[in-house]
Amino acid sequence: MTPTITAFADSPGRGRGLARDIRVRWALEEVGQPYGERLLSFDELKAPAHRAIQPFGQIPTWEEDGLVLFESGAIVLHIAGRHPGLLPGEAHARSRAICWMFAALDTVEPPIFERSLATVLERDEPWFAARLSVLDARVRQRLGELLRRLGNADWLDGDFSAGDLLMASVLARLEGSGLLGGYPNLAAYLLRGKARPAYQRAYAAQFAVFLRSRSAKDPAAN
Ligand code: GTB
Repeated sequence: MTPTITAFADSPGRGRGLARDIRVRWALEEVGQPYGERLLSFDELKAPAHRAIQPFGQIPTWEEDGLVLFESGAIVLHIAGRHPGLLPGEAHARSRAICWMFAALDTVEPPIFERSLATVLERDEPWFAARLSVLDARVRQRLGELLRRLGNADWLDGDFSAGDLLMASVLARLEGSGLLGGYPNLAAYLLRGKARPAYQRAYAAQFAVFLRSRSAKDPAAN
């Protein structure tokens, strides 16, 4: 059965690869698994029918053969565990790749997400500049640590894996912040991830949703 994922019907991010369904789309494209999408309005996200699937009223989710999952990382792990291409076959290497998946979501993403939230929600506060410099410092610390481990390698541990997929999707949120400029190897790492044909297809699919929603609202826009 073809899996169905959920995504924003009308993404505040304008389909530019930031909403977290991009991770699931990217993983599916990497392994060549076709999928369907169910697009949800903000009201539908918070309605009981969706909360029965995603307790926090968020996207993305996964439905396939009676299995319902939420949390983008868990969904990517599910995909990676069932198809070749995103996790190494050798047991130790596989565990290390999963370790990088958790590092992306649990260690690197929180300060980046916090910073990004502040730039949206706290921008007009009188103390915003001071707060931003604290948040920038926390992000820089993680970027420095990540860079030291990556060095000149293409990927975090051998071949491209689900760990790189999640790490690149986390770093993508820093684009436009100017912070990656201080870490050229990380900027190149992100570009390498985004240059993958599977990412390009995933991005195009998310962006297509935005274009459709825009033309539904304003047929003259396209
Ligand atoms: N830990 C969960 C996961 O990884 O699946 C987090 C899921 C999550 O944060 N989903 C967000 C959501 O549904 C969308 S991705 N938010 C609606 C809500 O909570 O009410 C976060 C996001 C939102 C918007 C943009 N953007 O506009 O660019 C980018 C990313």
